[in-house]
Amino acid sequence: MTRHVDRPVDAEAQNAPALQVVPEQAGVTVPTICRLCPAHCGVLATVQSGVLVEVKGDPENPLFKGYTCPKGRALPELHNSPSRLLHSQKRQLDGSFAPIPIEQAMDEIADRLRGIVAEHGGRSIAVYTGTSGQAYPGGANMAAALLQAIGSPMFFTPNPIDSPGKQIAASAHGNWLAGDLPFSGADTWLLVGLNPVLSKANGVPFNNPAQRLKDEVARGMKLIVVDPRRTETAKRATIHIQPRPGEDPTILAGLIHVIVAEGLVDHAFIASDVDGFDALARQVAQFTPEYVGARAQVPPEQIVAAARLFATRRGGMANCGTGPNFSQHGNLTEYLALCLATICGRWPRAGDKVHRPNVLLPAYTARAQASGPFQGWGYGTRLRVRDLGDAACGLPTAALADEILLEGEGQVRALICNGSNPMAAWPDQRRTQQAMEKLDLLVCVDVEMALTARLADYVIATKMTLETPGMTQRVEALKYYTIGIGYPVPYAQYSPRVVDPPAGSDLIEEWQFYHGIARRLGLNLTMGVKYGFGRYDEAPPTVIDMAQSDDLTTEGLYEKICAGGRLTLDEVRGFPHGRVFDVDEVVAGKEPGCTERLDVGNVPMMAELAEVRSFDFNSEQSGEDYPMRLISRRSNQFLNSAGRTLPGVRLTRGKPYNPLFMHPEDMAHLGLRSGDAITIASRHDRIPGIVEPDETLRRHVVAMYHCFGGLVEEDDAYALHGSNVGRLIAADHEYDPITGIPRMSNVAVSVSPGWVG
Ligand SMILES: Nc1nc2c(c(=O)[nH]1)N[C@H]1C(S)=C(S)[C@@H](COP(=O)(O)OP(=O)(O)OC[C@H]3O[C@@H](n4cnc5c(=O)[nH]c(N)nc54)[C@H](O)[C@@H]3O)O[C@H]1N2
Ligand SMILES: Nc1nc2c(c(=O)[nH]1)N[C@H]1C(S)=C(S)[C@@H](COP(=O)(O)OP(=O)(O)OC[C@H]3O[C@@H](n4cnc5c(=O)[nH]c(N)nc54)[C@H](O)[C@@H]3O)O[C@H]1N2
Ligand code: SF4
Ligand SMILES: [Mo]
Repeated sequence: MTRHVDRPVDAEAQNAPALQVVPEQAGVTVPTICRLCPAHCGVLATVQSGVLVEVKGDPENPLFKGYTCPKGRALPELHNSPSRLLHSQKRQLDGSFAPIPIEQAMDEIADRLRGIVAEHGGRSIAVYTGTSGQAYPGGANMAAALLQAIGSPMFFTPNPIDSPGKQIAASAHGNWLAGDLPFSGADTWLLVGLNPVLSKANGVPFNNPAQRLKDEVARGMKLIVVDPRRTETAKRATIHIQPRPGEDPTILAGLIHVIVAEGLVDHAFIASDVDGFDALARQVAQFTPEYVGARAQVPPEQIVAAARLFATRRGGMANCGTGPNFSQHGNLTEYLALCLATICGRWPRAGDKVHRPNVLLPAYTARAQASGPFQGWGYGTRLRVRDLGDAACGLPTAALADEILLEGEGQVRALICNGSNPMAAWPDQRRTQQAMEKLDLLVCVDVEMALTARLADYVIATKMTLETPGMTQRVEALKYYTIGIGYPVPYAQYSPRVVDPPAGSDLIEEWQFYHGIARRLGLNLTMGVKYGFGRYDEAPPTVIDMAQSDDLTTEGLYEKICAGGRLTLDEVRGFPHGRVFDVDEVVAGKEPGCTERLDVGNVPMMAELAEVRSFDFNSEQSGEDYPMRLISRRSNQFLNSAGRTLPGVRLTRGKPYNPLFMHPEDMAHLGLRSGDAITIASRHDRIPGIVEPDETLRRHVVAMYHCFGGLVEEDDAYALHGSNVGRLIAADHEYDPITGIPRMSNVAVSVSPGWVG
């Protein structure tokens, strides 16, 4: 606890105030990093009498310039919440939970794991590391290292229920070793089914995306948005294509059709760096604007205008979001978005400024050359269900519940959830609950009694972000995951711990838990961290041998993770408000003899496009019993399910549930008024809801935030905790054969008045 701030006595500054004692109430304000979402905004945190009391924007931060969002500003409520876990919990025989000291919890969990592995083998242990696990560098990697040491390949992330099409598309298309084009300064851009103004996902730079977008549009950028809802992002569009959901491959094929037909492609780039153009041109030939317009229910002229706008203006890439990845054919949609950029030559060229040079990661050579397609699926670990297996997006998470439920050799019997919440997030919540209840051992590493934690055998209570050091290295690494994301400049920040954990608490950090388990099991962990755009320019993996690491601190671990970076952590620490470093590099030319090319005619992707073309969309869309389409959308107040049990008034704004948004004319048609209770039914299951008008939606399309709701048997309390969208989604039909992602948006539903539980 710091009671006063000493100002340095500067003899030369005559006007400087003398040493001042700041009253205790004023607290101490320091720069730090909000780690709730990928943006990792630089913020100011005020600690008073050992308690975090305020988080606000940091005007001195050179990149974020004072920007924050409501979630970041609610960090004090999250850290100080009365329902935050201060002690790890163990399930008792009667089903209740009792606190357990962390060392004892690790002893018991290690014993249980040892027994399960001895009886059923390594594969019976799985880890599912989630969105909130990403706030802690080293945590998920350490969990992966533990699994590896146990001999289990069963490592899962949310990626295959998020945007798995990105990595599958990259494998079919290849990567460009100079990365992506900058958003800033481009004269056109295409965004398909994402809302970066709120989500900070990809596309628009996430240092105040609303402002970035506004600035670019004011400068002259013509934005094209494809979204069934007029989102905060779509409001800035020159052309907003507002189609029926699920028609993204059709629309993208239509745009490519026009660009090819009108000869607007970059012939020189195609000749030097691209294969498969003729195959692509042949496949899109049937996607005429008239066909696309009729199918997606948008004016054909809009398709023509959007294609011309995209192809004839300078700069401009295409980014897709979760919407199209959820609505089937996500791999193909992502692939066509890459093809669109490629046939227009939209990749950095030799001599261009390097867009996203590393700072805390190793420096790399950005080269204007392709790293061709690579095997993206059909290798490695196989699951026992649905003929799914490992792929470039990771093991198919949507199939894990069934993998737990299916008895026999290879069954998963113990699951460790690292900052993740299957019960809130996985498709088919009913099945997920059965799976969680079937496990021999469920461990949740969490900060609250989240939905899944309530079903766990042990809940490991962890420190919160501002109680641990933070750094921005993982944001730099996002560019290796997909295009359109990461800092747009060589920016980095480091933050020491800002506040102590609450007095009397017994909390651990994620990596320490995995390390502690490994120690007890007598396993040595080797933590590998590897990044790269493709087959070239991959930094060698950072390998951390944890053998001699009993006294390792988090700070020491970060040093190891950052070893080999362009700058040292110390250099970055010298700028507590973060810094845009002076990295003046240009893209290098193609290596002599390089024969690698991007591929826009990938055979399986072209076959899938032909399948889309021959699909009888009229029959699919005209179900009388389920006449509406439920699509996804996100709340600016919440990051998935995080903080849902914490009574953050600021976050819920007095509305703790997730309404069903519906066009007012659809509401009138159904005789519904705002706030009415409703039943939302899909072919798979049904949930209660509360309806709310939203004119930004297309008619017959309804939308709901995900990750709300209680356990399956708690539906009747929907006004208190909302409803779980995942319940309406079947995981085992209409799923992608490569990634396993089921149809999570564009779900056929009916909406009827009232809820009878
Ligand atoms: N229907 C539908 N389903 C969806 C989606 C959708 O849009 N619609 N979105 C999908 C997507 S994109 C994703 S990424 C997944 C998300 O899937 P998950 O990552 O599994 O879900 P989250 O809700 O983000 O889980 C975060 C968990 O971490 C906990 N937590 C919060 N802070 C901390 C912390 O500091 N430390 C630790 N250890 N834990 C913490 C929270 O309490 C919560 O339990 O959901 C997917 N599911
Ligand atoms: N505030 C906030 N920020 C977040 C999150 C959060 O929960 N809250 N979650 C984080 C996570 S885990 C992720 S993965 C990212 C996701 O970031 P985004 O992908 O930007 O997610 P959304 O904001 O849900 O935007 C998805 C959009 O897709 C549209 N859509 C739905 N179905 C279709 C379709 O079939 N076709 C088309 N073209 N559009 C469709 C929806 O109308 C919606 O506008 O956001 C991250 N940031
Ligand atoms: S956008 Fe909001 S939640 Fe994300 S890092 Fe910034 S302040 Fe935190
Ligand atoms: Mo996500």
